[in-house]
Parts: sequence; C-alpha cells; structure tokens
Amino acid sequence: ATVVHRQDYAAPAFWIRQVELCFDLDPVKTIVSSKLHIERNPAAEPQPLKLHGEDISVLRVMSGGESLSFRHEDKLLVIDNPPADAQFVLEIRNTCSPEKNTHLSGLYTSGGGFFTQCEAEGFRRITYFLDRPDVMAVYTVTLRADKAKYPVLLSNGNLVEQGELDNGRHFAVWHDPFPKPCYLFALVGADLVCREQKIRTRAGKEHLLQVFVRRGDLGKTEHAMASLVASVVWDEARFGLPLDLERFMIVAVEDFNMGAMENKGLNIFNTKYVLASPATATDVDFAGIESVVGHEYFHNWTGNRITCRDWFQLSLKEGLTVFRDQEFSMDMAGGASARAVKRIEDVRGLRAAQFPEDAGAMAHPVRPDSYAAIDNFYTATVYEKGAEVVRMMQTLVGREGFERGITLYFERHDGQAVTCDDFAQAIADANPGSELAARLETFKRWYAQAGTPRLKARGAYDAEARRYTLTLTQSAEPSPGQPTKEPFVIPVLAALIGRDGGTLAGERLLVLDTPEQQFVFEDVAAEPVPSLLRGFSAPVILDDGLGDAELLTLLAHDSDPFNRWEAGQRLALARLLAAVQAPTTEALDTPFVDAMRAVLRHPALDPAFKELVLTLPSEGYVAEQLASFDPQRIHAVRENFREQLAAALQTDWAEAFEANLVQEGYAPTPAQAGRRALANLALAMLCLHAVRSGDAVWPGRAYQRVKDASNMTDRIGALAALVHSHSELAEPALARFHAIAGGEPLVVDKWFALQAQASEPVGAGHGRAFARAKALLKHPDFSLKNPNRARSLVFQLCMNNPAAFHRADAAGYVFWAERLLEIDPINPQLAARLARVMDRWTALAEPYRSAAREALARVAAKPDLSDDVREVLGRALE
Ligand code: B3K
Ligand code: ZN
Repeated sequence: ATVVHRQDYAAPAFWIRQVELCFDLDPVKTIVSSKLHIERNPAAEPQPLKLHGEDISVLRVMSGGESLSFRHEDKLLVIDNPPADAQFVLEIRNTCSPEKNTHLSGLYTSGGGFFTQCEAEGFRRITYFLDRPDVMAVYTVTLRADKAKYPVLLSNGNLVEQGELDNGRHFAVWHDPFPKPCYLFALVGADLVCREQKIRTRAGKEHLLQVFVRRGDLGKTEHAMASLVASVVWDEARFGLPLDLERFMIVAVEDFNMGAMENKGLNIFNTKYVLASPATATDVDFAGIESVVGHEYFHNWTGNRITCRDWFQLSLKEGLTVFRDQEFSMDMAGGASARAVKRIEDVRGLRAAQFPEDAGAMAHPVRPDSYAAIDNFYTATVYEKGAEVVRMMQTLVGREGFERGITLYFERHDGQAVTCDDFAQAIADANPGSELAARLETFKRWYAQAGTPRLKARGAYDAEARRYTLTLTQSAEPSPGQPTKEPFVIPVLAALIGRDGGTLAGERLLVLDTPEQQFVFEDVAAEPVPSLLRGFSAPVILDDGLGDAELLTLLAHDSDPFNRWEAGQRLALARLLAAVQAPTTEALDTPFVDAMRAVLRHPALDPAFKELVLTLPSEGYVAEQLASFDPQRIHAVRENFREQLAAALQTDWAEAFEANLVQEGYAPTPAQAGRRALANLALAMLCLHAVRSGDAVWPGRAYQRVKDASNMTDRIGALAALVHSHSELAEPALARFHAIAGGEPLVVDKWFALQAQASEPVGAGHGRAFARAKALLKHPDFSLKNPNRARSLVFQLCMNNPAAFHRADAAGYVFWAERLLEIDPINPQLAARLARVMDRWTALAEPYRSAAREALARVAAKPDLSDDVREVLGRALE
C-alpha cells in the first residue's frame, strides 16, 4: 500500500463545483450517472484528470456530447485529455453492486434497504470523483427505485420533487445548497417510518426534525428525538450556532462500522445510538445516544460548515466535536456533582483507550504525519486526546474567551476546508494577551508530538516564611519516529488543601512550558497537601509523590471532585501494584477499607460518585503502569481485592443496595442512573461474597431481578452480578435473559457481550469464560457480518477480558488470529480494529509476549491482507 504523507499536501489541479447525481437503485447492479461541473485550478500545471474509483465499473465518460477516452491506473480513472477550457462538464456513467458491498463503505444494503457511508474514502466506491475533503461541491441528487420495496428515498438537503415512474418505481430529487466535500454525501432508500418534530430557532425560522427507523421501532425513538432537540437548542445557546437547514434527518441502520455519521442534513446512525426504551437500553445506552446525537449534530458546524483540508487534519473536526459533545453532556447533566461524574467517566475512557494507544505500536500525534489507510486513524488520539487539546485551549483563554475564539473561527473560515493551525490561530487571535496567545507555537506541539507527557511535582513548605514552593518537571518518552520531544505547554489547575481539610490556597492556573519551573504560593498558613491537575486539566501522567496520608486527606476533603475520586483510585492502584509484584496477595489494610466505607456511607456524596470511587481501577489500567505485565496475575489480584471489599463492607453494601433502589418511574436522568449504578455495584459485591460463602439469598434476589426488573439497567446489572460471581444461577438467568430479549438485536448483543466479558475464574474452573465465548461463535444468533454482533462477542473477549484472552496456551491469540482472517475479506475496517488488540504486546510478560509475537507474525505472513490490517500489523511488528 502507498503511504500518504502530510507534508506532500498540494491543492487539487481541478475543482468540482457542482454535482448532479442520478441513481437507479438496484441491489445487484445500481447505475450511477453523474454530471460534474469542473473548474481548473489556474495555479496548477495542465495535467491529466485523475479520478478516484474503487470496486466500481465505468460504462462511459463524456464531455460536450462526445465520448472521452480514459484509462485505469491503480485505483484511478485517468482522463489524459480533458477539455482544455477553464470550466467544463464531465458526464460519467458507472455501476456498483450494493449487495456485494460487505465493507459497509460506499453504497451497501442492510435489512433490505440502501444506505451509504462515505467518510473517509467511501464515495469513490459509489462513483468516480476527486475524493478528497478540500474539493467542495453543491449536490443535486435524483433517486429512482421500486416504490413498494423502497418507499423512502432520502439524500442531503431539501426535497425538491418526487413522483411516480413506470413499473412500480418512483423518484425523489434532493438539493443541498451548501457546498460540501463528498465524504458528507449520503443517500437512503428503504422501507422506514419516522418520528417528526418541528422546532423554531431563535431567528424564528421553523425546522423539521425527523428520525427514521424500521417499522416496529418507532416506540424507541423518543430519546433520540429529545436529544436532537436539546442539541439544537444547546449549540445556539452556548456558541450562537443555529440549525442552518430546513430539515434535519437521522436514519438508523443495523449494519454500520462505527457509531454514526454526520452527513449534511442526513445523519446515518448505528441503531445502537438511536433506539432506546427502558426495557431494551441501559442508562449508559441512553447517555450514549444523547452524546452521539449531539456529536453528529454539532458536526454540522464543526466539520461540515468548516471542514478539513486533508485527512491529517481530522482532529480539527473530531477533537473539537468531541469536546463539544462532552460539554453538551455536562451542561445537560446539571449540577456540579453530575458534571464531575461525566468528567471522571471521560477521563477514565481516555486513560483506558488513548493512554495505551499513545504508549504502543500505533502511537501517533493528534495530527498524524503519515498513513496507509486513513480509516486506521479514527483513533482515541485524534478524538479524545484531540478533545483534551481543545479543552486545554479553553482553560488557557477562559470559557468566554473560548467562545470568542469559536466566533472568530467561523468569521474567518465558514465554508472552507482548513487546518488545525487555522483553528488554534483563531482561538489565540480572539484572545490577545492570553496564556495561549503568549505561547501558541509551543502549545501546538500537542498536535505534533505523540506520547503522554509525565509531569512530576514536588513541594517544599517553609513554615517561617509561610511559603510553599512547588517544582514542576516534565518529560516525555520517545514514540515511533519521534526519538526526542520538546517541552509541552501544560496547564495545571492547582489548589492547596489543609491536613484538616480546609483550603489553604484557592484554585490557581499554573502554566508549565519549560522542562522545569517553580511556582510559589505565599501566605500559606500550614504545610499543605497539593491538589494538582484539578479536573484533569491536561492529558498527562502525574507523579506528585503523595503518600497514603495525603491521598486519604484528598479523598476525604478535596473540593475538586475529580481529584477526590483520583485520590481513591491512587490508593487502590498503589495496593494493586504492590500485590501484583509481591509473591502473595495480602489482606487489604484497615485505613484503606475504612476510607472506602466512609465514602460508601457518606450522607452527602452522590451515589454516582460513590460508585466511581468504589470501583477498583481496571485490569487494563493496572497493566499500563507496569513495564512488563502478567494479565493473569493482575486479574487474580484484582478479583481478590474485590472479594475482600465485598466481605469487609458486606453490611454497607446491603444498605447501599436497599437505599438506592429507585421507586419512581424510569427516567434516564443522571440522578436515577447514579442510584441504579451504585445499587448494581452493591448487588455485584453481595453476590460475589454470597457465592464464596455459600449463601443463597443475594444470588436468589439477583435472579429474581433478572426476571422482574422493570428496566434494562437493573436486569443486566443483576445478570452481570450472577455471571461474574460464578453463581449457579448464572446459567438459568442467561437463558431467561435470552428468552426475554425476544430476538431484539441490541438486547441479544448485550447477551453476547456479557458472556464474552464474563470474569474468568481464578484457580479451579479457569478457562471457563474463554470456552464459553468460543462456543458462542456457533450460536445460531451469532454472525461476523454484523459489526455490532462481531464486536459484542469477539471484540469484547479480546479487548475487555484480559484474563480470558491472554492464556498461557495461546488459545486466545489463535482465536484472535482466526477471527481476524475471517473478518478481513468481509470488512477490512472492522478487521483492522480487531488487529489493534495486539497494540501493547511488547509490554506483555512471558510466555504471553512470545506467543503474541508468533500470532502476529503468522497473520502478517498471509498474502492477501487488506491495507488496513497490514498497516496495523506492520506497526505492531516494527
Ligand atoms: N465522522 C464519523 C466517523 C467516520 C469514520 C470513518 N472510518 C463519525 C464521527 O466521528 O462523528
Ligand atoms: Zn465525529
């Protein structure tokens, strides 16, 4: 595969200003007629016109009524002698086969309908085009199809005409007035129904919102619609960005490679992020829908109105839009505690996915320098770390300053395809004299340098002078292609807490932009405990040198809820790490257990917050702290700690369970969700202890809940409690759950996922979870072709169940290699995602490390791998 380099960017030699597309939709052979209004770029040398095209067949190419000759070169259609005029029209007719398109990129069929996915490079799988984001055109699209099978025909923009044709066919014509890159093109032809709502924006204009789903799913669209309405209102209120279209549509599709897609005016969504009812979706699912609906809607400005010049700039739209959806969810959550809970969840996600990525084979800057398959770079780094970079800008210029920056960004660049530099420049220029403007070039290293910086903090207190001096030092490890790093700009929100819990110095922003710097706090009454990096003000690894006593102080008293949670995690992590590296696992110490009990019993703390504190750091997070890790040892230690907490806090868990049962009618609010989360954690701990001690009461209650729960959160929580504690009731409960699912795809996905994540027994019975997951491959409900289903079983096992996956006999790696080779010819994007399971193989202890390398090498030796998979494996083996 050819590698594309960021430095090689050149403006296109031809622009396409207008596109008229006509589709005769047919699953076997769809005919696409396109009329391209092309304009030469006067700055470019005269040259052949090279159009992208992949897995499609050209029927003819014409201009001015004459056929044009063409040839094929790699995946390009080359027209050596295009008309010499400054502007000309090209007419192309080609075919594609939606039914054979299992890649789910381009035009494909799902559940008997037609759907598209064009980002990043799917449009070239529909018709020949300059498939690059800086070529922006105005589209008019005619769709023709059988009316009975495909009564709904949709594309971007406004419906201008529709009517009947011969032979039971019908047509629709859509026009999108906004110039857009082809990756934002979309069409749908299917048998769907829709929920509609009209809304009025501040300017008094009325807009139509629609959510399209399969017949029978209409009852599960209320939350998606409510989320869409809230998104429209929020973007206008927070950033002054109104809905710019008469009509905004969301369409749900069952087969989809990712979460959703922001096509202009016609968002296409994975059903997982649209359909929800209390009986089928958990609180986490409801929150996921709100955030993804928001995310795609916010792209309408950040991504669509202003798009990326090239794909290296992907974080321009993704980092910014993730930041926006995080802010949206926080504003929707309400109070300070609910906001903090959301922030903690986001940071936990960043550490679970992005930190390992930044430390592993696929490490790359937020703005990558090269790629072989761009789809491999829709990563946690580009998305989540990119969002942290935007958040740091907001921290450096203030919330209002950031809003001014966004306004300037749109004043300057609306309608353009731009770069990350353009964005940062606008934020800085709108805030002259700010901490950002003062050091913009240095700040932009966050875009250029990969790896997670380390921040060391050491304080010294001078009692006589009442002065506290904090020394901050930064360092960064080499990453692929970047042996040395320049210092980063690290905003550190800091406060000083007294040993008695009072505040000795209020919150202050320290900005570190050199390898080492000292910050002085005057008039500090007593030796403080520093509370640093509050709210996780920078995506770094903090070493503050604090011991147990200080962390216990922060856990009990810090006024920053993020750091309060972090202190609890640090206490737990220190114990986990010590035990993992010791020959035997000892009893948890009383101060720690007492601190956990104090949080659980605390009268004023939010249940959601308690649940976060009382959940031990994940096995993956523990692994990330070690230069060489043994997944089995980490699992054994963490399970042992869970059992100890289950036993030591037994009566508190029972009280927490009863106290947090929700009696009101179901609502997916943060308040209710927090109570359910804590009750579910309590139930899991109660079952764990009960199964170990031979008590049948709690498992019995959990089983009852699987049967009778009035909502999915409680039902699956109870089922998880039985499965992870290895209760005898797990089997009948699973059977019951499957029966209740009634074939509902998203619920069946959960049934697979839970079993794939099932805690592997430590000692006797070891290997049971892996065997169960493997056996499920043969279940009649299982299919590798549906990405949601493949993810729920295969990915959950390989990514989220380390003790089942990393086996001394390498059977997990064989499982991985076999599935990867099965999926790759069907769906390379999905396969490449699975390939990334091995990102961190070099950090594995033996015998896992050697076995992993062998599995990687065996797969890499296959001749017909996709470019996507080859790039991931190549980096892993470098
Ligand atoms: N922009 C799309 C992602 C497209 C992924 C292509 N492999 C969804 C999103 O981030 O909103
Ligand atoms: Zn996005």
